[in-house]
Amino acid sequence: MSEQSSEPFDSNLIRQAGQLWERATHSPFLEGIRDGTLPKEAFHRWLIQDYHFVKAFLRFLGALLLRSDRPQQPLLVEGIVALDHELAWFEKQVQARGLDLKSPVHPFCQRYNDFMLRAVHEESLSGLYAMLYSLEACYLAAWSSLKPEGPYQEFVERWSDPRFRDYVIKLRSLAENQTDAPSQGLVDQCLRYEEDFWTMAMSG
Ligand code: MP5
Repeated sequence: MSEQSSEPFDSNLIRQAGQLWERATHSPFLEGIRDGTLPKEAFHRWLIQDYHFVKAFLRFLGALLLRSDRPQQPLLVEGIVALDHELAWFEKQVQARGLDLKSPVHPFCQRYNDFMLRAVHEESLSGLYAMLYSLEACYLAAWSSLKPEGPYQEFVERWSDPRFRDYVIKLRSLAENQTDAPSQGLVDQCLRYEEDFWTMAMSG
């Protein structure tokens, strides 16, 4: 672990997660984007459910801001503003494909959302910062492994952007400055839900 490192994944939280990290960041869904074989329905399913996820995630960040001390607030505010813009972007993407923003929340997505929204009131701040870091790091790792080309180029670019990478590096410092033992359990649970999310997108 190195606080000075500019490598977003250089963290004991990720190293100790082992195979859980691998499974959260590699999936047939991502392979389907890579080789151009992803069924359109799978992408649509992921898009709608990720929209529902990000709506819950914004509430998570809002509650985390409420609980956090002043030194941690600027980074969380940055995240909240980015999520607000991201939701508007998701709404545009969903509508452009003729999909319904009110489509029901899938049970896998609901479980993840419920977990986050329960945790934000019940868990220690250090555990919550670790969760925040790990779930953002997952998306950076998953999407930036793809080439920015093809029908999903805009999606690859969003989560490979250098500004997003910088944000994840700052979240890593936030998480590592406060790590305690229970944080790993929360990170591991997030990673399981991340794996389930890809599975849900592929198989419905
Ligand atoms: C993220 C996401 C990253 N959009 N969806 C899941 C299931 N996990 C992580 O969050 P953000 O706000 O899109 O960077």
